Amino acid sequence: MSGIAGRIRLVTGDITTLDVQAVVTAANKGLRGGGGVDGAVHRAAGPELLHACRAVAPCPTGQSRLTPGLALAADWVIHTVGPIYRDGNSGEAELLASAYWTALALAVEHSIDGVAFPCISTGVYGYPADAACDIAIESVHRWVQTSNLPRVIIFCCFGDADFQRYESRLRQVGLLSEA
Ligand code: AR6
Repeated sequence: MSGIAGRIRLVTGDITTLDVQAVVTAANKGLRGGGGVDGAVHRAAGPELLHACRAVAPCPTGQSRLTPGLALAADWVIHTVGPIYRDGNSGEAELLASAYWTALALAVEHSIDGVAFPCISTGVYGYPADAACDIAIESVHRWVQTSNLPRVIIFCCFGDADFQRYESRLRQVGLLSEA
């Protein structure tokens, strides 16, 4: 499926299998690897990714760092640190928006044409899925209105519940139509 000007896309599955120039991983501040999508990205990229991470760590919450993709099909990994959800009144929304925004800014800085995002902060970090989905879509929507790059931005959902949540929200805001 594609959205306005074909720039916003929605897929379901393992982000490490996507043929896209950069994949975003939901990292921790130390860029030490971990579970969830970060574990999958580190496994697929290989142990050298941890060495590459050491060179650019730490990464404060809401910020992003770039490393090569190594054994991944993707050329690059953008390591983005989303907020740990506490009570919703601790700046989480701004930090989550910043996580998306700084990842996109890094992509532009390195002339990266296509980027795939997982649902940052919604696993171990406990961000409520509906609220996180709204912030993800709003951030990307604002971005495509002001920048021509990346040309393609993919939301990669891991499972049907997130896919349906994104599909319905993207349709509501007019960002998704049948390809
Ligand atoms: N492809 C795409 N999405 C995935 C994959 C995958 N292979 N695996 C999981 N997800 P999480 P967080 C989804 O916990 O909440 C790590 O230990 C998952 O279903 O990976 O930001 C880091 O090192 C969920 O929707 O990230 C940090 O310490 C989403 O990815 C911490 O977890 C995010 O879940 C970050 O926690």
